[in-house]
Amino acid sequence: MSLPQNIVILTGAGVSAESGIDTFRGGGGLWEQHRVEDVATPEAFARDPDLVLRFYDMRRAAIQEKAPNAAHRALARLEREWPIKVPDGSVTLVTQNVDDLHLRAGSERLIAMHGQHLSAWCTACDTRHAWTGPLIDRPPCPACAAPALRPDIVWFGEVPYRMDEIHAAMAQADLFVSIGTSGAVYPAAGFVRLAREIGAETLELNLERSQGSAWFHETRLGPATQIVPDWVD
Ligand code: BJW
Repeated sequence: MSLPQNIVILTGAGVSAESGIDTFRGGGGLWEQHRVEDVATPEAFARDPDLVLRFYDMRRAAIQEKAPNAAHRALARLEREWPIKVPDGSVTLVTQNVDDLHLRAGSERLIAMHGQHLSAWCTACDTRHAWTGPLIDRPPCPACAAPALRPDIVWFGEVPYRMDEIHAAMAQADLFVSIGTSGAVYPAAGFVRLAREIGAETLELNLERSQGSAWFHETRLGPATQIVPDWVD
């Protein structure tokens, strides 16, 4: 295959697993400690906000103790060193992860489609604020002072962020790479089919095959800290 110009990379929890952040569906993953429907829906938040805020406060504190790994660093390096620059070509990183490890590794063309732990959203005035502390005590919104901040995370039933930008990047892609995601959650799970429809090459990098594995031209199996730098280099 000739050198692609536009690469879209989708990452999931597997890319941060070796930084010590639990995946969602693996053994010991978050869903086993907390049922998703108890924490990750707007209905759960309406029913038991304290449970949901405690859960996210715990995770927001935990990710600040973690560091990017060799996979995050390799993806940032790929973007930095990619020889074809916008508008002629680009590397776009779309992450489902809500940690900030891609950002801390240096990725800039980054779309966090499921939101971010280190951000709070005021449902009273619809503003977003960098946030590292707890939300359980209902701190006032820095913009309007209402005690209406919630985690800036896309819950089930909510629309993921920046879908227009993702679709625009996908429409230009000649290579789509999926890394460390189970392919269980839509719309991200459908990106490989979009990529196939427009004729892009597709590559999966994962510890084990994802639910959508059959859609990829090629799958390489192994831990992200090995197979991602191997692919980038
Ligand atoms: C390694 C590794 C190592 C491990 N190295 N790899 C029925 C059918 C189809 C769709 C639906 C349906 N019913 C409802 C829906 C829609 C719903 C959905 O998809 N539900 C499914 C359960 C079926 N989706 C939504 O509601 C979304 N919104 C939506 O669709 O809006 C409509 C709309 C869309 C677009 C335009 C207009 C309208 C919203 C989804 C929000 C997802 N949010 C979450 C949780 C946030 C809460 C929190 O963070 O606490 O985001 S869900 C959770 O799953 C999280 C993740 O980002 C997401 C994906 O998980 P991921 O990253 O794949 O992790 P795992 O654990 O599943 O997999 C880990 C992988 O890593 C595995 O493959 C391992 O092999 C691998 N791995 N170690 C390499 N060392």
